[in-house]
Amino acid sequence: MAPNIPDEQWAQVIEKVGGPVEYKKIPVAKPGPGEVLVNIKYSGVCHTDLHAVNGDWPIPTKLPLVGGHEGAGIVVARGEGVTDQDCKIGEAVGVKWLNDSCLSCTFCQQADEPLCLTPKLSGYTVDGTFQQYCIASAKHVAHIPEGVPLDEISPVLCAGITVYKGLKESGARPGQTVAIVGAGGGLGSLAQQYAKAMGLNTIAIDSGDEKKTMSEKMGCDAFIDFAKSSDITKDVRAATKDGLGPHAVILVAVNEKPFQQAAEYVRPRGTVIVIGLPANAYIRAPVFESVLKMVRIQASYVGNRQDSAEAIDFFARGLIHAPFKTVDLKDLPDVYEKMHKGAIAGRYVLKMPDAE
Ligand code: 8ID
Ligand code: ZN
Repeated sequence: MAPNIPDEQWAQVIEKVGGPVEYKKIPVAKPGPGEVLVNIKYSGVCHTDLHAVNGDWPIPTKLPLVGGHEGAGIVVARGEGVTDQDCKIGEAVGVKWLNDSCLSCTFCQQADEPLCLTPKLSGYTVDGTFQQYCIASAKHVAHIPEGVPLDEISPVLCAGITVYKGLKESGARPGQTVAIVGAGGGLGSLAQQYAKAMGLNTIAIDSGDEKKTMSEKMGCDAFIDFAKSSDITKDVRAATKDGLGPHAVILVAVNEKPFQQAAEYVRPRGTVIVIGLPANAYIRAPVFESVLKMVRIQASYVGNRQDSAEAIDFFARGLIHAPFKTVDLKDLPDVYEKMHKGAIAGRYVLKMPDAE
């Protein structure tokens, strides 16, 4: 039996840069060629969504805008040309930041879909997952295996994929040490879990007792409170067994300062992976020390379809359990307020009105 799709649905919408976010009813869209309509059940809230509301970045968003790009739900309708191989009706899928890419430009051809020259970005250039029914490209939705809980998997769909990709790009190998800067937030808590699952030692850097306790529960080897440390470089190096510093640093903080410190404490031949996107920020590194240490500084941006499938597979194998709290879709403004204050340990997940 075909699913019963309403004409109207609940959504969180911003009309202009800076908000406010308005909880209201809007029409349900129809999937076009190559697209599916996904009945979103849960959606994580990423700091990217708050950057979008605040107009923090140099690319404008669409307006009015439905944010969100960590949506887990069920395919309820398919547009023209979508085959069973792409997506079946009733299948559980994830709507990611990369809602669509052309699949034919030079970057897409090399499986660098996030670098596509004409991407569609969920919750930024197209409406995202803070609504009950979301449109996504059938070729880009992530496939969620049966039995995987849709609430807990949702943060994996951006935060998990992104940090898993970043860890891979860092080249850190099992037994080595990675420092995670912003370890108590959404990306950071997932980075701690993926790093552990990949056999890495972790140094968690963030602030406050809640994030410290959470990190310790996730098995971090050391926690450094950036607000209490008088010398981050010294403390990070001291947290490694031989005192030489971590093999990789994963930067997921929403503050420029650590982007100007990491090259100083990373180990010789180590890699700094830049992921966080604080507004108007610059990466800075001392040339002399960076050269003599042969430091590598590299940015990393979400992940391709294969990275997404691998990140979900780690979860499905029971290796990833990052803390999350669930609230209703209507409570998004409270989540943004806490996020703005840096007061979220882990991730918030929004529950849609029709989720069981
Ligand atoms: O593909 C990408 N590159 C990508 C993908 C997804 C998200 C990038 N992002 C970006 C987001 O846009 C955002 O800028 O990653 C950043 C982190 O997103 P998030 O994890 O969703 O944010 P959060 O949950 O607010 O966590 C940020 C943490 O950083 C800590 C805060 O305490 C918080 O726990 N932090 C700050 I602010 N300053 C810090 C510092 N100096 C710090 N931690 C350590 N040292
Ligand atoms: Zn995100």
